[in-house]
Amino acid sequence: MRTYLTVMLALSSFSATPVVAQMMGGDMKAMPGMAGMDRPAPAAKTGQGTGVITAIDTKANTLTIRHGAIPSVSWPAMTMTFKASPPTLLRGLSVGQTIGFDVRTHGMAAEVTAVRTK
Ligand SMILES: [Cu+2]
Repeated sequence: MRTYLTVMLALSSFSATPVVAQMMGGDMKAMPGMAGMDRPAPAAKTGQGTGVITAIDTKANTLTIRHGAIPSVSWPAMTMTFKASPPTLLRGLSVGQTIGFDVRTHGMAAEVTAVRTK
């Protein structure tokens, strides 16, 4: 893998630097199956949850939610940190607030894709 990346970087440094930057910052696990690159990973699941915001990190673009069970993604109630996608979802939210939210999971990663305030 290291050799492959090195060769790729060498070949790309002349004309395709933005592409390399995008790939290096992206999800490497998505590389083996390049089909459907504009879609979430094939194993992605979505669900809706309700919870209380316990932390917000506007630099990391994450929020932590103490949420109830979300059966559609097989989650029990727990407190966990999500990536906000897009980061603008964090605008106007505050710790202690009760929210409804949409979640998308792929593998171990999970992101909140919509927030509804109450
Ligand atoms: Cu959770």
